[in-house]
Amino acid sequence: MEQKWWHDSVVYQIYPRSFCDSNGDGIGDLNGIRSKLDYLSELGIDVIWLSPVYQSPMDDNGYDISDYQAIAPEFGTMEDMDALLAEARERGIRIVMDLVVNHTSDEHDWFQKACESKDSPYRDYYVWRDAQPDGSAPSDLGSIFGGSAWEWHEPTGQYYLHLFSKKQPDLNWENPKVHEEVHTMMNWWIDKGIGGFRLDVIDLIGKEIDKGITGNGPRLHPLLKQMNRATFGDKDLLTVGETWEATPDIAKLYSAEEREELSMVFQFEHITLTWRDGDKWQPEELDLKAFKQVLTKWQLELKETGWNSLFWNNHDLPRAVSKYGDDGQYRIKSAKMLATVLHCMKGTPYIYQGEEIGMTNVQFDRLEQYQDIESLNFYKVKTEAGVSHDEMMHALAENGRDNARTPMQWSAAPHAGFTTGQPWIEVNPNYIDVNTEQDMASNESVYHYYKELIALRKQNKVIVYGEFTPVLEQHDKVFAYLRHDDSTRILVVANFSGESVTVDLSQFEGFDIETLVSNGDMNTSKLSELDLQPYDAAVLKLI
Ligand code: TEU
Ligand code: CA
Repeated sequence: MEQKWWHDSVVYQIYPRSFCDSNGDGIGDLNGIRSKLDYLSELGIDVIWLSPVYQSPMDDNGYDISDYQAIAPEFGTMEDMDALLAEARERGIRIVMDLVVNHTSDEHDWFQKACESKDSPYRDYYVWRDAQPDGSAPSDLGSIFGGSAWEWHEPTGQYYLHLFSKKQPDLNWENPKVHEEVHTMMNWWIDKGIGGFRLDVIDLIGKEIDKGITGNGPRLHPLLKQMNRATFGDKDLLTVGETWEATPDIAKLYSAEEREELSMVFQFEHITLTWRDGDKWQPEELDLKAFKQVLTKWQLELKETGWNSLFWNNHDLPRAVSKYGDDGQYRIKSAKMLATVLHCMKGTPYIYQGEEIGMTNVQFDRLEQYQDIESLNFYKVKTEAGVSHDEMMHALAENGRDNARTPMQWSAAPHAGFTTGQPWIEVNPNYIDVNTEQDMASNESVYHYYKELIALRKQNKVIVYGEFTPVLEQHDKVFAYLRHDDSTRILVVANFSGESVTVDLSQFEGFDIETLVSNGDMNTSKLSELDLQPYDAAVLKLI
């Protein structure tokens, strides 16, 4: 496999609205991010994935873009963006932009013009269909944000398609003019010196709506190859596609080198394991064995072809330590355990803002505290369908996207040092104890542990390119695996439970053990009876 710079890079995702507010309006912004570049450089990350900062009515907090080549005033100016790119580059940090081209905002000039008449030259930039004879929607296709995926446009007497909110009309990727417009815009950003793209719901651009196909349509890969060749293909950029339905075989189609499509994709199979019947609003407990099987499958299937992304959370997902660890008594220890398991696997690790200090889910007890369009839409849809208020509030607390969007907790100062104004969304009250200032002052903090793990990847090629072999596969509390190449063997052991467990690793007796990283004081003198305390994790070099 040809070595790429992003093979040993660690990516840090910033949700700009919630990261750092520099001008006291309660909304995070580009200059706030600039003020934290030293913090990020100190952490040791190589890339920032910047969630959208483009002009937007903020119906979906920027994932509804009204001008791809302008910065939303609440986030700053294009000069601020250029300064961020330059100052990040000075620190060896690349900026990967979020590319949201399955849809635009309904306030985008293209859509405004498309709505002027059925003969508008922009009409076919979007997906329009006539009503059924009885006036109803063209199909019973649902929006991912609840309700119908079709919105009636009275002035021109047709429905338009929106797989997300009705203010996010889908672009028509069967129209070559759309390809051209998007490629031109992408090259404009590439010429500004960005480090790559995260491609929002990119598996949807091959949709064939009249055949009921949304994800993974037959035209998807040809469209991506065409995009690759027209834009980033001959540049050394990181491209990561968000592909909710990807299987390992599909992931190889996206990320095998010879495919000339993307560097890697985000797959979500480990995420949806805790969604009963695929419904995120029916959260269920983690089944660790299934979780291990999925992660192991992805490690083994992409061993020779393609490349894994590695993540526990992002701006759409609950906080890792609340979801997969213990955000109470063992918050610090379980956050470190989760980081150990993720950062020693093969692939590019992604850290979501606040994960590096063990930020937790928030416990909103009033619906009004929630801001996310998806959560508010589904509260309405589900309660109208008979789900109780309490059950839906529990589901929001477990899996709502606002869990990831409460302001970054910088200090114990008012509003966690995020803003001197009123934050757009409430700060998690635990900011008094959970904040970067406190973590940076303690060598035992989650922050310092992440720093160690990020550095470990740089120091050990076996973590970047070594083989992955599962260990204790049948264990229902312990996740263990080997990373090895012809010169080095590294054993990762993690107790995913709040109980003490003893495991038999006698197969590794005879090696000397060097503990490279550990979140506790694991005694490795007797591997045949290795005692693991709650959430114990360690990276052991076998010599
Ligand atoms: O998310 C795709 C998406 O479908 C998620 O919203 C997911 O379905 C849901 O949140 C379950 O967790 C991308 C962006 O990451 C998201 O923020 C946008 O809202 C969405 O696309 C539309 O652009
Ligand atoms: Ca601001």
